[in-house]
This record gives sequence, C-alpha cells and structure tokens, in this order.
Amino acid sequence: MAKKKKVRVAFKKNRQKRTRTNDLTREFNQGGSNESVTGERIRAKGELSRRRTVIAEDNGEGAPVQLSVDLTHCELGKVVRIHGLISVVEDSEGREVRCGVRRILKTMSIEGRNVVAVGDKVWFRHSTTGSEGMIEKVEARKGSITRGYRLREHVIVTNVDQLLIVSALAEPGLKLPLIDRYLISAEKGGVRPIIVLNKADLVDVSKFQWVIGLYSQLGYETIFASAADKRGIGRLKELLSSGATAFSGQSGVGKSSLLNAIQPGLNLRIGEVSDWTFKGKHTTTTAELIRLKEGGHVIDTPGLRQFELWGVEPAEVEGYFIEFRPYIPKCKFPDCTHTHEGECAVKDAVADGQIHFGRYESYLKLYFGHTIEES
Ligand SMILES: Nc1nc2c(ncn2[C@@H]2O[C@H](COP(=O)(O)OP(=O)(O)OP(=O)(O)O)[C@@H](O)[C@H]2O)c(=O)[nH]1
Ligand SMILES: [Mg+2]
Ligand SMILES: [Zn+2]
Repeated sequence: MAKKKKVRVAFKKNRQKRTRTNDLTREFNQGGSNESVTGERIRAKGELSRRRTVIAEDNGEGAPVQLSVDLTHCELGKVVRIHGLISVVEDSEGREVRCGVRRILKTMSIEGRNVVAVGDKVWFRHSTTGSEGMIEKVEARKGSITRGYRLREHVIVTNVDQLLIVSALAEPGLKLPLIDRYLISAEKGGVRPIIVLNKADLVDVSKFQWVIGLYSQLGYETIFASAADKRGIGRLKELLSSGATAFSGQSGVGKSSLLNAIQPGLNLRIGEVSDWTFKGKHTTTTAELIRLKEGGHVIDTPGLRQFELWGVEPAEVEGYFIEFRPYIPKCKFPDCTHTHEGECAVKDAVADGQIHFGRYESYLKLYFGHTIEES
C-alpha cells in the first residue's frame, strides 16, 4: 500500500479569462466561488489561482504524488507511446486508447517532471465520446531511466528490467564516456545494463576485444552485434525474451536496426548516418514500447543530443565505478576526490594499469559534470 499523506496543491486556473456573471454579490454571499471577486482575480496572479489540501499517495521513485482516486470506472493499461499531450495506452486486450492526462496529475507532478512516461502502468477511464480516454492515476514505478533536461528530471522510460546500451564500433564509433554514463543511469534506476557493440561487420573485432574484456570484468554483459550480418542477434533474442528492456544509445548506432533484425517484420524506420560527421539523423523521435512475439517487450528510444545525469552529486560518482572501490579506502585523504590530491590510491591504480585509463577519464568528466555530447 502506498503511504497516504496530506499535501498542499496549487491548482491552475481553469481558464485565463472568465466570463463575468451578472450577479457577483450572490455568488460571493453563497461562498460558492473559490475565485473571490474582491479584486484578487483582477490583479495578475499568474498561473496559480488557489490552493487546497488533498489526500495523496506517495509512490516514490519519481512517480507523481497523486490523489487517492476512485478507480471503480477505471481500467489498468500501459503507456506505449507519447505524442505531445496524448499518451497512447494499451489496454488489457492490446487495444490502443489515446488518452489525455488528468489536470490534477500534472499540477501535482514534482518540480515539473513529466507526469507520464513510456512504460508507466496507468489507470484510465474511457471517455463517453469515442475511443479517447483520461489517465486518472499513475502506478508506482520500478526501474526508470532518467536524465537531466533543462534543469529538470526527465523520465525517459520506466518499469524496465534491463537497459541495452547500444554503441557502434564504427560510424559513429565507440564513446566510452557515454557508455559509462548510461551505466550509472542504469545502476541508479535499479536496471540491469547490457552493453551492445554494434556494427561489428565494419571493423576487425579483434581490435575491440579489450572493450569486451574491460566491461565483462566489471560484471556487465557485453556483446558484439551486427544488424547487417546478424552477429549477436541470437543472444540478444535470449536476453530480451522476458521482462522489459529499453534500448538506448546515441543516434545512428543502430538501435532500430537491431530491433528490426531481432523481430523481422517490425519495419521500424531507420536513418542513415551522415558521411561527414558520422552523426545519426535522429530517425526515431519518440520512445515506443514494442511487444516481441517470443515474449518480453522492448522500448526503442530516440538517440539523445545530450545526456546529462540527474541527481548524482560529484562526490557520489566514485561509488558507481565499481573497480575504484578497493582503492578508495587507501587514499591518504578520507574525502579524496581522486582528482588533484597526492597519495591517491585510485590514481596510483590508474598509473599501474589496474584501473583502465578510459574509465578514469570518464570518472573525471562525470565528476566535473561535463555534459557528454553525442559528437
Ligand atoms: N554496417 C552496419 N550498419 C548498420 C548496422 N546497424 C545499423 N546500421 C546503419 O546505421 C544507420 C542508423 O541506424 P538506425 O537503426 O536508424 O539507428 P538508431 O540508433 O535507431 O538511430 P536514432 O533512431 O536516430 O536514434 C542506418 O543507416 C543503418 O543501416 C550494422 O550492424 N552494420
Ligand atoms: Mg532509431
Ligand atoms: Zn583518491
């Protein structure tokens, strides 16, 4: 059971302008209106017009605090796609219902975080007109991938068990700091990461065996794959056959192509990679939940132009680099940041080759909070 608590909520005005009623005094005397006529309404009050205390449930993990709603006329569904204000919800029979989100959920969303994300389990009500519906409640989330975006936390996908971190060995080429950033994001969200090194057909894989070695040693399953020659597709099918897996990685690495190879007939749109910059063209534009014939479901996501971690303090970054752990207690200073300090056991381990230099570089980038761009 979710914890119940009282919260103060600022409600948005229903309309910017109200038509004036003729008998203002009557309404006032009856106390029926929350929007007082004593001039407050005439002064600019911004977006918010009134506050109310409501009983709400705290579902943790980024799900919006929400009203205890009467769910008698609601059914449970899953958000499979979001287009602007419309969330496409799949009902228990696999039908898609285009839903709006109840205003109060938006009002109560924490610090402007997106209220509904692909993968959310929601309670929705069919509206009396047509096939449209209204989302009344979002269930507690478990396993979310989020990022910082315009100073807010943006939930990219939720209720996933695994995160497939797709990288390309060529066109555009490997970017270890980006892999490391996704690894942190997965660990933070309680999601199991799997690293996929795609486009293996374009390179001599023996030159990249060290990447497999590096991440496997850290305990992350890492595989070569190719949507072109189908290498690794069998293993991917096994890995995806149960639970929910999100596909992530920069634009052009081949997320949608891999999915098309995993399930022929899907016909997801794929885009070319620019010959000049080796950047993808952001072909997939919204996250989409896809059910696999052999069980399990996946969420294809668009490559992000920028991927900023959210809610990880610089001092916490070291905790996500599991190979640093044995060395940290041996640093001279208990609060060593492993950057400028002397007698730092982490830096010594890097110098001795015990810690991979590329991983240490990623650590520095993340510690100093650089945004890792795609290029
Ligand atoms: N040679 C080769 N090309 C590939 C492979 N996988 C994908 N590609 C090509 O890479 C390009 C981009 O593939 P997409 O599947 O659209 O990439 P994506 O990761 O889905 O990109 P966004 O949707 O933009 O985020 C296309 O031209 C694909 O044909 C592969 O394994 N080998
Ligand atoms: Mg795509
Ligand atoms: Zn240190």
